Amino acid sequence: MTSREQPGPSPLRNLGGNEVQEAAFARYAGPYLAGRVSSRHRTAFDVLIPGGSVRVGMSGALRRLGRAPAVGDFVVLLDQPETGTRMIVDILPRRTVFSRGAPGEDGEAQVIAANIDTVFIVTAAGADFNLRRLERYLAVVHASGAEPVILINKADLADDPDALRARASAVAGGVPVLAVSALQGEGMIRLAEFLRPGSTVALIGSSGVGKSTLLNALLPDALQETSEVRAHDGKGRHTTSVRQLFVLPGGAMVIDNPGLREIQLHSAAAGIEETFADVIELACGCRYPDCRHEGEPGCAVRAAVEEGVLPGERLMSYLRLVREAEFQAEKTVIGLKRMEKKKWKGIGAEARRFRDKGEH
Ligand SMILES: Nc1nc2c(ncn2[C@@H]2O[C@H](COP(=O)(O)OP(=O)(O)O)[C@@H](O)[C@H]2O)c(=O)[nH]1
Ligand SMILES: [Mg+2]
Ligand SMILES: [Zn+2]
Repeated sequence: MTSREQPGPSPLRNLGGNEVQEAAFARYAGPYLAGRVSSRHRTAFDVLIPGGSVRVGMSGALRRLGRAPAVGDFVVLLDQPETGTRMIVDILPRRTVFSRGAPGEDGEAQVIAANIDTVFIVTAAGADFNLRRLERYLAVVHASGAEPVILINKADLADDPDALRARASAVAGGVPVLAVSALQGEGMIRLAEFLRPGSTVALIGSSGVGKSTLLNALLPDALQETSEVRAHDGKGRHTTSVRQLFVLPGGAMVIDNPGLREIQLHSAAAGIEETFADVIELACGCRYPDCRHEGEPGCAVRAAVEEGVLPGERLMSYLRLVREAEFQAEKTVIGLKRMEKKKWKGIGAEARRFRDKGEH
């Protein structure tokens, strides 16, 4: 029986898949299951399938292609109970991608989370509240293809949450900004609009801002205890393996902290333009088209700062992120060159074995 003949809503839809991903899975006829990666371990993956979760590995073919599934990925499992085989054999097309800065041996940046529709950038009233950090997160999220939403948590601790909201809105360029209290429930009802059935939301932000508290507030009691699993890696060292993808009762999915703080800005160049649309707009008025706004004559951006139209810290923040993105892009090019050289030499079996071993 192929998946096309199955009645009712497809398993992929229930896990947040879209029609493109469904169509890609429909090409598989035979002993295949569709699932979604909920967490990634050293060599294994937890995959949500209709009615439960399984821990599986990936096929050698995928590994040799350097295509590692990430949290949030929709995957195809080969399922042959008679031989005890159940493993990931394919990754379905991704609609959004968060990747780590440096490309690997295969020249592709390492994907750390996929298929996220909306990102809640979580900050908190108090010491964490920092507009420059918000701008950095906005650039990364814009570049991924996901929609950002800024949550100012711990509103219960703020003297004037509306003032914080206004300050965040000033750098958010139209992105929604909500003040909430995960602990006391204030404003939480407004999150519903972003938690539609089938949509996937990720929570990012510094440690301690209340991401886990937010997630727990959205989850029914029964699910909360399973959020963290202690595991031993066999060498006596402790590792905490955290389940990352949760299905809410309403049908939305939430990914808690997909490690986005590790993301560098090399892939965020496009995101910077969206985040600093006001600076880009002003730059159209600079005398030189390649003006770097670092003191050139006729610079409309500097003029805007002098006239008090553009906050000086915002320009500094923009310049810092652009420099960082340029630096990362340069590193990427160097990485690619190195890879090219390797290709010329030919990647022998030895090198392949080394790579397979090194990849966790
Ligand atoms: N006052 C207040 N404390 C909060 C709120 N949300 C979380 N916290 C507290 O902040 C601390 C860190 O929360 P946690 O969810 O672990 O943060 P995470 O590191 O982002 O996952 C905990 O002590 C929470 O109880 C809130 O809305 N108001
Ligand atoms: Mg947490
Ligand atoms: Zn300029």
